[in-house]
Amino acid sequence: MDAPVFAGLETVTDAASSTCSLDLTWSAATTACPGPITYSVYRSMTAGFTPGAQNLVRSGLAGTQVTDSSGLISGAEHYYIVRAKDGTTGNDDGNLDEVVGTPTGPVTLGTWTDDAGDTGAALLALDAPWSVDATGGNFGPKVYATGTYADNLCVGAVTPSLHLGSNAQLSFYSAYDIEDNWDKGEVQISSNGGGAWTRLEVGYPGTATNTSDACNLGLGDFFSGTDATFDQYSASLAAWAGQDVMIRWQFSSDAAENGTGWWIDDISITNVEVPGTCDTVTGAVFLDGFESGTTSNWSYTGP
Ligand SMILES: [Ca+2]
Ligand SMILES: [Ca+2]
Ligand SMILES: [Ca+2]
Repeated sequence: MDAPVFAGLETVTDAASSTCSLDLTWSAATTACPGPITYSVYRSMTAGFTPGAQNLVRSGLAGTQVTDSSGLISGAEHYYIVRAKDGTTGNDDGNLDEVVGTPTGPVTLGTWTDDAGDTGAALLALDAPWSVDATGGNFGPKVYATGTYADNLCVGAVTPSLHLGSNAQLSFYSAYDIEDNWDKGEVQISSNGGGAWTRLEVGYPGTATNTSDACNLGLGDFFSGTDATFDQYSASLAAWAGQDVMIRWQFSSDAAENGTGWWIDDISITNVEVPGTCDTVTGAVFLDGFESGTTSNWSYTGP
C-alpha cells in the first residue's frame, strides 16, 4: 500500500474569538509504510474545491488538530480538506472530504425584535393567509394578520431559528377576532427545527370548549373570541436555555363560521445569543503560502 488510510477531516469549530479562528480536528491515519504520517490542510471559500498548492494552508502537521486563524473572514463560510501523507513514499490519501466552518466574534446576548417590517425586515415565515398588513399594527402600522379566514385552516407564522441564552423572555402584542369557543390561536415553541412543537403559556385571553379545529389543538385557553385592541402577552423561555428554537403563532379554524382574524405585532425575545464579528488576521497569511498561487478569488473587507 502506497498511501495512508485516513478518514479525513472531522470537525471545524468556530472559536468565537475576537480574531477570526477555526479549530479543526481529525482522527489519526494509519499506514503500512514506515511513515511518519503528516497532515496537510487545504482551504477554499468555494465548496467542491480541488486541493492543491494554491489552497494549501498548512503542511507537515504531526498532530490531529490545528487552529487556523490566518486570513479568515468574519461570517463567511470556509471549506477545508485535510489529507494524510506518508513520509517515506510521499503519497497522500487523496480524500475530498470537505467540512465547512464560519468564524465569528464572541457571542453576546441581545434582544431579537420583529415589528412586522416597520423597522428592519419582517422575519416571520408565513403560511397563507398569514401576511403582513400595511395598516392596523400596534406601535407602527405594519402587522402580521390572517385577515378574514377560511374554514378548516391550520396555519402558522414562524420565527427564524434563534439560539437562546439563559432566562430568555418572549413578549408580543395581539388583537383577535376568532370564532369564540371553536377557532383557536396558540403560541408554540420547537427546539428541533420545527419537527415537534410545544405549547407556550402566554396568558391566553379566551377559552375553547370544542375540539373540531383543523390543528386539533385540544381544549383549554387560547386566543379565541374577540378583543379588537392590542394587549401584550408574554412567556418565559428559560426552559430552552442554550437551545436553538423557533416560535410559532398557530391558527386553527373549524368547519364553519369565522371571524376577521388574528393580529400579531411587536415581538420581542430577550437574551438571544448574537454572534459578533471577528477581525481578520492578515499578517499570518504570508506564513501559509498565500503569496503564491491564485489569489484572485480572495477578498478582504475591513471592519
Ligand atoms: Ca408593527
Ligand atoms: Ca385589548
Ligand atoms: Ca370556525
